Amino acid sequence: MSHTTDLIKNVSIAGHGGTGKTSLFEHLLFAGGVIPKAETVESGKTISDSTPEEIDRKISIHAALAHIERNGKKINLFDTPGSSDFTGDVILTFRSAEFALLALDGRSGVQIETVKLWRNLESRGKPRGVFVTKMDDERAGFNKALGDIKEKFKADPVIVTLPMGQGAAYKGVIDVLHEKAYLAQGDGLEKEGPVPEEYQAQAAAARERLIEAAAEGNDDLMERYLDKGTLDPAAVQQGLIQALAGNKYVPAFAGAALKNSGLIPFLEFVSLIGPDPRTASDTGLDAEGTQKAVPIDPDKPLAALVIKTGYDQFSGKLSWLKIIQGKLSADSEAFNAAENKKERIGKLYTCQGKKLEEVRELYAGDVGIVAKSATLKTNDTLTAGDGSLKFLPLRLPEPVHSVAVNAAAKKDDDKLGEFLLRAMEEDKTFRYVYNAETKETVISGMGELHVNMILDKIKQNQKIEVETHIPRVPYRETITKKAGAEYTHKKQTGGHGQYGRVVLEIAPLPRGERYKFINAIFGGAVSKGYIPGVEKGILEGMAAGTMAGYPVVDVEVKIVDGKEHPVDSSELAFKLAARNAFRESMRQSAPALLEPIMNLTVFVENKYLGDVMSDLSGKRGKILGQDSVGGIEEIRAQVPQAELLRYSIDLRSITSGTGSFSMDFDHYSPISGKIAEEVIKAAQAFRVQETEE
Ligand SMILES: Nc1nc2c(ncn2[C@@H]2O[C@H](COP(=O)(O)OP(=O)(O)O)[C@@H](O)[C@H]2O)c(=O)[nH]1
Ligand SMILES: [Mg+2]
Repeated sequence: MSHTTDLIKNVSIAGHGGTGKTSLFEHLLFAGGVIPKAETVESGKTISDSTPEEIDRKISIHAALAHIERNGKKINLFDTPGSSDFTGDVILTFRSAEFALLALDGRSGVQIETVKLWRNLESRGKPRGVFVTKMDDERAGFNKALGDIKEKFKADPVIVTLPMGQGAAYKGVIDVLHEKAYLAQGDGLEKEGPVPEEYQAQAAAARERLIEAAAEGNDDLMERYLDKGTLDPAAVQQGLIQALAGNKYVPAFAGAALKNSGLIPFLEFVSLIGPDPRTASDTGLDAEGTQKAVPIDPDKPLAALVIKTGYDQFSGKLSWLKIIQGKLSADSEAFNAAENKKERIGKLYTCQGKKLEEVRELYAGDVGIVAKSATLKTNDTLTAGDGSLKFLPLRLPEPVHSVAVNAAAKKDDDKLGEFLLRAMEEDKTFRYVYNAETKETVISGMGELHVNMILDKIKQNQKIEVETHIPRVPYRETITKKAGAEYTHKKQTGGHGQYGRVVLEIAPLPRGERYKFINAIFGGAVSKGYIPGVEKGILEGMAAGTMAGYPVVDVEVKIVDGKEHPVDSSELAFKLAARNAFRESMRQSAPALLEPIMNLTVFVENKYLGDVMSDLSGKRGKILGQDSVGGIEEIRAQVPQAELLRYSIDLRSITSGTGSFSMDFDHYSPISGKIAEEVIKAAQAFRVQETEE
C-alpha cells in the first residue's frame, strides 16, 4: 500500500553498540503487529540482523528498514549498526529520517558513539529523542542516563514515558502525555491501565514539563501558556509537534524491549507527534552548481535520492531511494542526473527487513526500493526533469584502516577486482585503490572490523585466497635549496642522430604547491616546439626522486638555456636531456624526504587518557587540543601516517575496545636522521625485491 506524504514518519534508531537497538527494533515490529513473535539477537533470526555476516558476529552491520502502521501513519523505522566501523550506514539514515532516536543503555548512559552521533545530529539540526533501554536490569538508571545527556550535551530531555521501577521490580512505563500506565506483560503486549497512586505526583510533574515544552511550539501557544499557566490537550499536541520539528526539545523514553515494555507509547508518540517530512529539506546543486535547499514537498515534480545500494542473496541488487519531491511510480521513467540519461523504473517496493513488498507509488518523504537496476548508484538523483538538480553526495568520514591485498593466485586477480568494486558501490565508507606508486592494491575502511569483514567475504563467499600486508606509506621527496644542472643528450646511431641540450635551475616551492614550470629561454636557444618535450622529461624525473624513488613535490623548475641541432634534435631528445638535467639538479639541491601527517581525533573514556597520550607521544604525535565531556575525552593530534598504520588495533588494545578515532590527511612534513635513513633503506630493499621478482 502506498502512503501519501502526510502519513509518513521516518525514524532512525541509533546509538552505541549493544545498547539494545536491534532488540528495540524487533520488539517494536512485534508491538506494531508486523511479526507474530520477536526473536533474540542471539538466535540470529531477527528482522534486522539478517545477513550472514551479522548472524555470524551477532552485531548489526547494515542499516535495516521496516515499517509499522499506527494511527493511520506509516512509521518507517531504521535499525543501524552501533560500531563506528559501520558508521556510514548510520549517517545515511540520519539524512533520510526526520527524527532520530538515540538508544542509551540504561546501565551505561552516554557512551563514546553516543557523543559522536549526537554531534552528527547536532550538525544537521536534526530533531532527536533518547530511549533509555534495559530498564529491567538491576543496574539501570533512568535519571542517571538523562543526567548524562544534560551534562554532556546541554540539552535537558523532556520525559514522555516514565519508568515504574527497575530491575526485578520493573513494572512498565507511564505515558505522561496521555496519563496512562502501560504494564509490562513479558512475552505479550503491554497493557494499558490507570497511573498507579505512587507515581501520580511524579507523572504530574513530568506532564508540567511536557506542557512547557509544547508552549515553545509557537508564539501564540507561549502567550496562552503564560497567560493561563496551562494548555488544553489539543494545544499541547500541536505545540509538541511544532516544537519537535523545530528541534526545541529532546523527548525521553524508557523501556525494556525484551519485556515488550515502553513500545506502544513510543509508537503513539511518533505517530502523533513525530516530525512530518514536509518540515524537512535536503540539499542539492542547481544547474549552475549553486547549493540550494530542496524542501520535502509532494506537490513538486519528482526528485529522489539513492541513499543506499545493497545486494541481497535472493533479490539481487537493491537501490534504496528517499523521495524528496513529487512521487515515483512503478513502471515509469525518470531522469538520472548522474548518468545524464533516462532511467527505466520497473517495480517499486517497501520492505520489512529483507522481505520486499510491492507498491505502486512512493510519495515524497517515503523511503522505498528499486530492485535490479543495473545503472542506479548510491548518491544518484532521479528527477522528472532534465538533470538541473543534483543532490549532494552524502558526506562521510574518511576511512581510517588500510590493508594491502593481492590474490594468492594470479588467475583470481580479476575476480577480486570485481568483488572489491561491488563492495565499494555497496558501502561508501569502503575504498579500494590500486596505488601505482607503491604498486599495491589497498583496501580501506572505518576500522579493523570493517576491513576484516570484507576480507572474510572474499575468502568465504568468493572463495578467493588473498595475501595481506601493511600498506607502504606514500612518502615524497623535495628539495631544500636552489640548484641547477645541464645535460646534453647526444647519440649518433646509423642515419641521423639525437641531440638536445638543456640547462635547468630548480628552487623549493612552499609546501603543497607541488610543481611549477617556467620557460626562461632567451633568443630561441631551444625552439618553442621542443618545450613540451622538456616538460615531459622534467615530470618523468619528478615521478621518481633520487633519494628513495618517491615522487618529487614542491619544486619550481626553470629552463634557462639549451641548444638544438638543425637535423638531429627531436622532442624525444629534449625529453631525455631534461629528465637527466632534472635528476642531476635534484642531487645538488640537498633533497629531503617528506612524510604524510594525519589529523587524528581520538575519543576515549577518561581512565584511558594517560595511556592514549603516552602512546601518541611514542608515535611522534603532536597534541593540538583536548576536550572533556563528562568522562569522555576527545584528543586532537597530528601524527605521522607511518605510525598510524595499525592504530585501529593499537587503540583497541589500549582501551579494551572502547576507544574510537577518526583521521584524515593534513600535510607533508620533512623527516631526517634515523627515521629518514630507515625509509631509504626500506625503499632500497623493496626495489631489490621487485627486480628479483
Ligand atoms: N535486560 C535486557 N537486555 C536487553 C534488552 N534489550 C536488549 N538487551 C540485550 O542487550 C544485548 C545487545 O542487544 P542488541 O539489540 O543487539 O543491541 P544493539 O547492538 O544496540 O543492536 C543483547 O544481549 C540483548 O539481549 C532489554 O530490554 N533488557
Ligand atoms: Mg544492532
